[in-house]
Amino acid sequence: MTARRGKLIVFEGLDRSGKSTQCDRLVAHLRNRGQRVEHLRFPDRTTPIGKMINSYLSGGSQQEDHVIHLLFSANRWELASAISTLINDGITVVVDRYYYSGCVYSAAKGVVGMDLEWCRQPEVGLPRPDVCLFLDLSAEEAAKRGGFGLERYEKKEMQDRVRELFAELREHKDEADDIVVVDAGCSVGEVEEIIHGLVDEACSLADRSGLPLRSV
Ligand code: 2DT
Ligand code: MG
Repeated sequence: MTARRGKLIVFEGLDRSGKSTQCDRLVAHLRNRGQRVEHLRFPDRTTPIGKMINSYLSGGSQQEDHVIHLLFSANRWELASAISTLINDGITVVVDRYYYSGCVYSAAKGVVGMDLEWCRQPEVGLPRPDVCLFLDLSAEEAAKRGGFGLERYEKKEMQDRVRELFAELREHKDEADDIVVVDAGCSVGEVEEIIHGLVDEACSLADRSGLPLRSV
């Protein structure tokens, strides 16, 4: 019997939806079960491209909208082959934000010609997740969790548009099968339980199919 490949598990959602907390908890849970797990997040602000993105997000520099979009994508491509290698080596990769954020945040700006389909093109060919857990939270619930931060995009109009576009992306013919909506309005523990169930399901499906890691 050949060894099982690792799985690619992605968390998406608006700011304050609990992505980082749930990522941490899932990583700890899988490691407790003896699995080898790597925890990544995008943007990865540590690489040279990531530093440019960080400067843009924190207001330290300007970038043309197409350019910053392609930098976010390039920041994923920098790690694409490393992700594939980990997975082929049997290591599961848990990612906080991925190209779904890449598509919706750029498309939310309303720049002529930069619709979801345009924004998705540079992502085609990246490692495709076994499951994308979308943590869904109403605007009211999000507001109760504290105000917006100071980074670019952390404004109500932008967040509202991002939420609409996430809903649109979930209907996309190539995404509908991968994205699972999780009600993030429950307690942290309840959301965690739901996630464990969904991840178990996605992992056994991948194991039963025996298919290698796919591409976007
Ligand atoms: P964090 O708050 O999670 O660090 O995200 N973003 C993210 C994009 O516009 N494009 C992308 O490809 C990614 C991954 C979402 C920082 C902000 O960057 C946005 C919020
Ligand atoms: Mg943020």
